[in-house]
Amino acid sequence: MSQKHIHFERCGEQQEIAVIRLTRAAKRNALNDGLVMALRDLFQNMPEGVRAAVIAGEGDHFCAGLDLSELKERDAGQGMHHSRAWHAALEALQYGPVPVIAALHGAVVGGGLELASACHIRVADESTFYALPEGSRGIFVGGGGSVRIPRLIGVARMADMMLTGRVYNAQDGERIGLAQYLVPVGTAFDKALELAARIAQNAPLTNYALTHVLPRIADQPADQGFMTEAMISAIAQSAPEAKQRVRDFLEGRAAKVQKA
Ligand code: 1HE
Repeated sequence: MSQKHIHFERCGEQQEIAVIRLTRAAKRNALNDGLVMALRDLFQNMPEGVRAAVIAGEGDHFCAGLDLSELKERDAGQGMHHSRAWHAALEALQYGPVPVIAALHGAVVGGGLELASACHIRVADESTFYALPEGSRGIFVGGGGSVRIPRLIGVARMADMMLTGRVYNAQDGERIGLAQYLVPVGTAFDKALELAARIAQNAPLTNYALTHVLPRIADQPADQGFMTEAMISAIAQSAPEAKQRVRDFLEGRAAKVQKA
C-alpha cells in the first residue's frame, strides 16, 4: 500500500510487523495536511494480523516537522482545527492497535519530534539531532508536543529547547530520555525492526496494557492509579495465553531472563 509521501509494507515471518516510511525526502519529510491525515487513516485502519509497527523517514532526516509552507495561509480558527487534526492523528498512533517504534536519524525537529514522542519506543542513530524551532519561528507546538515531550524530558528542558533554540545531539538526546536506544549511524531501522519482532511475540493483551493503560495510569493520582493497575493486572493474568506462558516457564519451556 502506498499513499502520496507515505509507504506501508508488512514484514516478519507472519507479516506481523508494519513498516511505515515517510517518503517526502526532498522536503525533509515535512508533514503537510495530506501526510498527517494519511498517518491517522493508517493507524485507524491497521490490517488484521499486525502486532507491532516501525516508523522511519527516507533520505537524510527523520522529519523536519510541520510543512511551514502551509502555515502562512491559516487564520486562528483554521489553526485551531489544524492542531486538533494533528492531535487526532497522533492519538490514533499512540492509542492505536499496536506498539510503534520510531527509527530516528538526522533531524527530528518540531512536529517531527512530536511524531516521535507519540511513538512508544524511540531508537536513534548517532546522526540524530532534536530541536523545537517553533520558539524561534514565533509559533508554538501544536501536535501534542507540550503534553508528550515534558513527560519524556521534563518541562524545564522543553522550555529551554523552545526559549533558546537548543539542539540536542544523539548522545545527549538519549541521556535525557528523548530516545531509549542509541545505535551507530544507519542502524536505527534494523534495531527498530529487531525490537518490533520481539514485541510482536508478547501477548496482545500485555501490549495493549502497556500502550493504552500504562500512560493513563501514569497520569492518574496514585490512589486511582493503583486501582487501575489492579484491574488491568487481573484482566491480563486471567487470559488463557498468560496462564500458558507462566506454565511454560514453570515447566522449563520458556527462556529465563538473561543478565544484561
Ligand atoms: C521544508 C521544511 C519544513 C525543510 N516545511 N519545507 N520545522 C522547522 O522549522 C525545520 C525547518 N527545516 C530545517 O531546519 C532544515 O530543512 C533541516 C535541518 C530539517 C534539514 O536541512 P537540509 O539542509 O538538509 O535541507 P534544506 O535545504 O533546509 O531543505 C530542503 C528542502 O526542504 C527545502 O525546499 P526546497 O524547495 O528549497 O528544496 C526546504 O524549504 C524544505 N523544507 N523543512 C517546509 N518544515 C503541529 S505544529 C508543529 C510545528 C512545527 O513543526 S514548526 C517547526 C518546523
